[in-house]
Amino acid sequence: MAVQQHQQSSRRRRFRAAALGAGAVAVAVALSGCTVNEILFLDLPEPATKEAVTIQNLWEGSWIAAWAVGIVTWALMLWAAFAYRRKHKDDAPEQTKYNIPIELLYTVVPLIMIVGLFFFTAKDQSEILTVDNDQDETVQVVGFRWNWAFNYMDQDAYAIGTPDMPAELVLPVGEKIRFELVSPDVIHSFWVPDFLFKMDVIPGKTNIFELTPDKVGTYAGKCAELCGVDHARMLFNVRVVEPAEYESYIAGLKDRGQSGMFDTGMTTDAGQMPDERTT
Ligand SMILES: [Cu+2]
Repeated sequence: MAVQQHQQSSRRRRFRAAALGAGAVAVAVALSGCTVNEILFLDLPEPATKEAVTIQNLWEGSWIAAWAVGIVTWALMLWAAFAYRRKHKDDAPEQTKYNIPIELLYTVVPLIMIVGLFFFTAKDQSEILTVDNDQDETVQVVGFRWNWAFNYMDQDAYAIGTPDMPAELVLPVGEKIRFELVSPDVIHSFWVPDFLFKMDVIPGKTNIFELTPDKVGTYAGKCAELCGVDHARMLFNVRVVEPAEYESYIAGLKDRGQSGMFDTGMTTDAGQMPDERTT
């Protein structure tokens, strides 16, 4: 009778501890103000290019696989901890030795998972980074301390940001854009979160990729490489517009005298604060 009561009360205690733990997790999640997708890391921005969907699928697929593995692993850990716990005060818990089939299993299964992740990553990466040379427009992106300039190579016009006015890249919707990234000074990184894409801008090297923005809208861009003291100022906007609006934007640049190309051959201080200018 006494033993039975003891068992019941310890079971009740364990149940209470588990309920408290689950409650604490639920409260922490609710207080964080996160959505379910944020908690599960499935909260990428809505893809704004044709190619970004591939990246979104790879990201979400990888996380779904990771969560599945995590749930199975956590469940097995908890099960082992409870099933093989010490049952009586004076006994050691059951001692087990190696188990060849299980050890083979947990060597082979992770290997299969790693090969799978590698396969899908390499496949999507080569698909996205393949340059087909069938672009509609070419934009040379110049990342420099501490701003951005955009040379519209097929339009003979350029735009450049200033300390007061972030640089703006205007692109026609639905047209394939070839981006050529160059830097006259240090390594920067061209990142538009809504394109789900980022690439380093390296001095002495031209990095190229092609994307097709397929949603009209304004998207924030930034330098994703800590490039120096005013790295945080390297913000820009990407405005994806209808082709007619793009044409009139280019005409506007030319009207303001921004014909030709922004010179990339040397370091420029056009994007710096007046007191930092050397010329
Ligand atoms: Cu930078």
